[in-house]
Amino acid sequence: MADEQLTPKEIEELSPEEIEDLSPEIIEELTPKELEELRDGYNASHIQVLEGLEAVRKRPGMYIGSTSVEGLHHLVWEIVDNSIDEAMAGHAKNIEVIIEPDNVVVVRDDGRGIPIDIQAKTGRPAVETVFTVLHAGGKFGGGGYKVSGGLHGVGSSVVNALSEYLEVYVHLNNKIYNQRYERGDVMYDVKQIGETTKRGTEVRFKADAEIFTESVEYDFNKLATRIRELAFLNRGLKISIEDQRDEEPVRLDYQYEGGIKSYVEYLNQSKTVLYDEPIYLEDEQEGISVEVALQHTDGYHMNIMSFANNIHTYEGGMHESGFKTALTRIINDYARRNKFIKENEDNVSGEDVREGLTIVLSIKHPDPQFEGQTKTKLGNSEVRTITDRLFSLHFDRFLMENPQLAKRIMEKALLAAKARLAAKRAREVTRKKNGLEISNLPGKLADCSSKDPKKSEIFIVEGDSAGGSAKQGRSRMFQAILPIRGKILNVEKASLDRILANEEIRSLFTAMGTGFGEEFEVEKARYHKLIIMTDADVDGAHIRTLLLTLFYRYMRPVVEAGFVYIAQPPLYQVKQGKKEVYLDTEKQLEEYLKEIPASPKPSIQRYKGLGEMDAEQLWETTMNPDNRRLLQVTAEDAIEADLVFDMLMGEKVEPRRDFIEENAQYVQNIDI
Ligand code: TSJ
Repeated sequence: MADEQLTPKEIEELSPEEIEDLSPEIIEELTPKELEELRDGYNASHIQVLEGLEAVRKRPGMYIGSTSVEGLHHLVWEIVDNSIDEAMAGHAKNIEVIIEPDNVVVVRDDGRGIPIDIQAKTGRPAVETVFTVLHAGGKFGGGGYKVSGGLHGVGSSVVNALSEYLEVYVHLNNKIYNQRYERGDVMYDVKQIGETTKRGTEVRFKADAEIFTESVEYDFNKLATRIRELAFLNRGLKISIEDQRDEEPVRLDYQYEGGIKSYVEYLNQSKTVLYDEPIYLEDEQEGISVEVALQHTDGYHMNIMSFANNIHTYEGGMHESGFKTALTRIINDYARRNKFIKENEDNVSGEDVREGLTIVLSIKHPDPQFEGQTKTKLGNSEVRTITDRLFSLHFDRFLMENPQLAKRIMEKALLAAKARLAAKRAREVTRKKNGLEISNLPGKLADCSSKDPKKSEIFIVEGDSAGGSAKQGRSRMFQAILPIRGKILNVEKASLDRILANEEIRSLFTAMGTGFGEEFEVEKARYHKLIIMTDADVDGAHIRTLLLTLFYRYMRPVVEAGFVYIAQPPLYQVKQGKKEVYLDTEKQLEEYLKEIPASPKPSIQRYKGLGEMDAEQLWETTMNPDNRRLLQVTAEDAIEADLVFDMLMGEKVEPRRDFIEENAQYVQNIDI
């Protein structure tokens, strides 16, 4: 081995004798500190520990994607995932997440407690290894499903390395054990600090502002949305989130005995459903668990949400394709057997059988493989067959046992097929193109001069006057402006024909250059940033919701590629002498006014709309890449918008009233 390069991992695995035999070349590779530690008889794995966490602090993006707010929230999921694993293994029933004042996060579970016994290999307590060795997660214990190791799963040591401090408390053997770390460094050995009658693990950490330079503020709604999703996905699990940052703490408790069946009911709450209870199946084969819940609505869209080990598989994958194949086949077989489809008639298509269907599909796999652009596509091929088989068995039996319901499901699919064929015939007769080619760029679009989509941005601006300021204020080189007028069409309730006839929507699709419907191609996007710029009021929020719904329904790949953003115009401007400061919330305003001297008397302007800002102000506060704060829209945000949308616009009054009452502080001036 004398002339070979050794990886850190290989050095870690060397025995003391082998360390003695290390060649001069390898010794040369080591830093003086490491060499000293080796000579002092340090375990070689210790070097790995030091190198590992330093590497994380040097290149945080490699481990958590980015150091933006997205990365910041990732820290929470890294920790929560461990408690979820413990719950999936059947050992934890309760998980609490708390955001303390100062954005310190606490995650607590009532599982077995991270083991504290000394590991033979490292000579250190297991819990210390969990927090100080890269990729230590899930190495002991074994068996069962794990979230960690999937999309997240870079482990608790990464969170530790990127935290100003982190404390762990383990309740185990009637004792409380504790250890503290600062920026990844061990502050003291694991010690007993008290006695307890409980079991479980608690982690407290504060994200390091040296790493997360953008912000260390958590977004409560973002955390709560995912926590609610985790509650749906893990039937019976109690999981709560509490925000203690304001004087009045806010706490939300989630527990769903119906699991993903409750999720489907939640998604359909404002829709008209064809039958009361979602169809539900849970089964297992070859160590892979499959759970499906579905329910028909009177709508035209399919809404499928699939998950693998609690990770939302936005790009689908083997579980989704197995499910879809099975659904289409079983419905066609049943329809033929029962003469809903005659011998000389064609089968109904996959699109037909999925019309108006809300589906949540969740599989759990001991070793999930994630593929695709955003690593959210399940690649394990055996899952396709297993999902197909288990769903077929169950769904076939369900149809036979519920002939009335089966009849309604068949009729819905047949009607969809009929409508599809009629539309196709109409298209063949007229052979019209849809006229969305970029050669017809809309007149009110002020395009940018750059033709490189990666560098180009398009602002969708509410109102002609704001559109005018934006056109004047923009950087013409890479910023295009498309003003839209008033409320855009409600795409949930409109037929395709009407959507395609709507001028605002047409100009949006033409400007984007992606085409529409079956011809949609995200690769053709002319801008890689599509920025929604609306007023910071209720109407603005409404228009934003309408646009997000449109994008979610008809430009989903653009959302999934991360191209959609929300601009954040400030609410206040404070002028004092020559100094101008822009602020986003009332709280920030109060705090700022406390900070500054009383004279000269500051003048405060509250912006009611974008239209009140002149071109230069708009550029400085909202459009200039150096100052602006864009919110990137995730598919989850878009799904949420879709739901909010249903609630505000749907036919049912009850959920709308409940929603508005629950969200009174955000939603005002809306007629119920
Ligand atoms: F990863 C972590 F340290 F950040 C963390 C782990 C954070 C939190 C909030 C909880 C946990 C955690 C770990 N909760 N429960 C566990 N369980 C174990 O580590 C454990 C305990 C016993 C056994 C066993 O085989 O006896 C195995 C495991 C994995």
